[in-house]
Amino acid sequence: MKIAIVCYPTFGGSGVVATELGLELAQRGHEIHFITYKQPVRLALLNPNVHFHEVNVPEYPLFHYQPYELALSSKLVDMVKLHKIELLHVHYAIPHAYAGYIAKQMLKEEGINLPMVTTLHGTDITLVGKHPFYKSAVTFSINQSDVVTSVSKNLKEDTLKHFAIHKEIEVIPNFIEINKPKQDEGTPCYRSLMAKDNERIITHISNFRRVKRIPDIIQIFYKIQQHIPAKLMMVGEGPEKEKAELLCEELGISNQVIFFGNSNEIDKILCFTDLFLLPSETESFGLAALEAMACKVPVISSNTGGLPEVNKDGFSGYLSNVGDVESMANNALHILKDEDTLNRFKEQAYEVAKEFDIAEILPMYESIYEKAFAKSIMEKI
Ligand code: GMT
Repeated sequence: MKIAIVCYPTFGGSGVVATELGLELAQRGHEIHFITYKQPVRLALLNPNVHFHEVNVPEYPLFHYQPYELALSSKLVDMVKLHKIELLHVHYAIPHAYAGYIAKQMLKEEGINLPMVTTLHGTDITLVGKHPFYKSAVTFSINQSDVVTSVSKNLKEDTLKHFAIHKEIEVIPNFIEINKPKQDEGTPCYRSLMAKDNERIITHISNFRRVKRIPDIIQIFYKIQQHIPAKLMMVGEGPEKEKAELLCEELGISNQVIFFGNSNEIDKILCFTDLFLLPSETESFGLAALEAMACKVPVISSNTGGLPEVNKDGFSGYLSNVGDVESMANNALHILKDEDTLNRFKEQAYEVAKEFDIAEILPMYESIYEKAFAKSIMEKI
């Protein structure tokens, strides 16, 4: 099938999911067209089935806000006609489902029926989407999608609770490629560059927004390092980063914390990590936690949103109430205290991650594409 994928190309789970999905679909013979304002960060174009079309929004003095949705919907129409695209899959409702709907309407005028699948990722519903400024347009564009999916059961419940949705929402969890060659197979793992042999390595990866509760991470680590030698790897960029650096200084732990900035080499960092921290305020799924588990890294997280669907309490790691840094630090110390316990949790985290292997999840997307496509043919008849 010829499929257009619209997503955010920057660092962030929804763009990663969209990119990895597109690449895997291309491997399976589908023709994939990524349509967005920048080449997605994890997109490798060396596949004849993968194409990237950039959406340009020229600056114009009259525009206070650049009309991205307009440019995106125009580009979608042009690319659908040029490449005979058969289906549109938009990731993150705002503004992609809205732009997709407009493109669909324009194409309808020309006798082209383009089925649209919308995947809800989290903050498009839980934070931004339900804001009164956006809510009507978000509700409308979700209802106008041919198929709607959400990345967790919890996100589906949240969507139905906050929006008047009359469409069925199918839950398709996020995924990882479990058989992806790991950094420790063949390539060296740079543990010794980061920490001494007796130090435990703890990692956090995110876009450093408030929702990630970055100060909690620093406080949890502060408590851990009072009991065992440890280092903290902070990977990512965002508005809370500077505050976090200042807090480390205040607590006198700056020399034990490394701030990496954004990295495309997550696997290289996870390969020497002993424990992953994700104490978020809300998290529809927590792809970063799943990526860690796939690298045999147990997870200490909050018990919010879709996290309990990914991180199994007492097995792949532990869950605590949002903000309960005491409990999170104690759980972390329990996992890290001896080699046997740590190794057991590492294996268990990997066991859970296997359930989310792309080989299990991809057929779910293929099946909804077929459903959406069949529906659009029926509508044409
Ligand atoms: O809000 C973010 O952290 C970014 C957002 C995104 O666009 O990538 O993440 C959301 O989607 C991810 C992929 O489905 C989920 O794994 C994250 O849990 C979700 N973030 C939140 O719900 C806060």
